[in-house]
Amino acid sequence: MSESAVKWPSGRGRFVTFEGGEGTGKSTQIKKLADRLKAARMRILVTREPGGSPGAEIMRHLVLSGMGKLLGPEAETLLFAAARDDHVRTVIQPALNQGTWVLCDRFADSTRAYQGSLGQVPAALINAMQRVTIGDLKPDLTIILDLPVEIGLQRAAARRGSGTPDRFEAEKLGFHQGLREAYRKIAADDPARCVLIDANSDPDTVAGRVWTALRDRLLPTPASVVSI
Ligand code: Z5A
Repeated sequence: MSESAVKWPSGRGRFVTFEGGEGTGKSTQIKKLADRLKAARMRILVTREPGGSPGAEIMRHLVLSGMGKLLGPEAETLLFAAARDDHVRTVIQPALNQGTWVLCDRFADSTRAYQGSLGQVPAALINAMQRVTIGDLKPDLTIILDLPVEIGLQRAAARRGSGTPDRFEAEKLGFHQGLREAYRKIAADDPARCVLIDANSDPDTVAGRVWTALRDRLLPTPASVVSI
């Protein structure tokens, strides 16, 4: 089904999040999907976490500099939560209410994977913060890009060049392997929301897989398709 044969859903926008470990290609794939949706005259907002609003971008600087790590896992998790609270209230929710589709590079699953599974912050604390920061807001679709960690880290290193690895890139290989497993578990535990996508192909092939997932999950069935 091409974009020209799609009857786009109206009303509230759809919320699509991209998740995965380092260098899995989230930013690359969000851009490709946004370009495709914009070409179909959809209203699209691309945003990211941590960050995405002026207040949350300040928090982003704090956590990626490694400052949050010095405060300990719980306090670092609070920083991510504070950033998300601002981002949801001032950017994501208003856009969805106006019918804009929001494509977000990382969201609450990143907290579950990085701080929960890897940082060993108790699920009860993460759930409590999630109730405060996002309430009932749940992504309509979460694309989880899956890639052998060595390849993801090579891609991230090549992109960085001679720059310094950030707080998470600097973690050891075992951390990144654990991260991949955590994301695979998130996908397996919530198949109605999540699609695990093999990201170990060229960007256009991966983009085709992403498009198929979005079409199958969020666009009307062929029976209701009309040409536009
Ligand atoms: N974090 C957290 O701990 N808790 C939270 O709640 C949240 C976040 C929300 C944000 O980092 C960090 O915050 C993140 C988790 C933590 N950890 N780290 N690091 P960030 O925003 O700076 O970076 P990232 O989200 O981790 O992005 P990334 O992994 O560095 O990159 P990516 O977006 O997945 O990949 P990319 O930029 O699209 O591609 C990377 C390179 O590979 C680039 O040169 C591409 O041209 C290339 N590429 C992309 N796709 C391909 C394919 N298919 N083949 C070959 N090469 C490719």
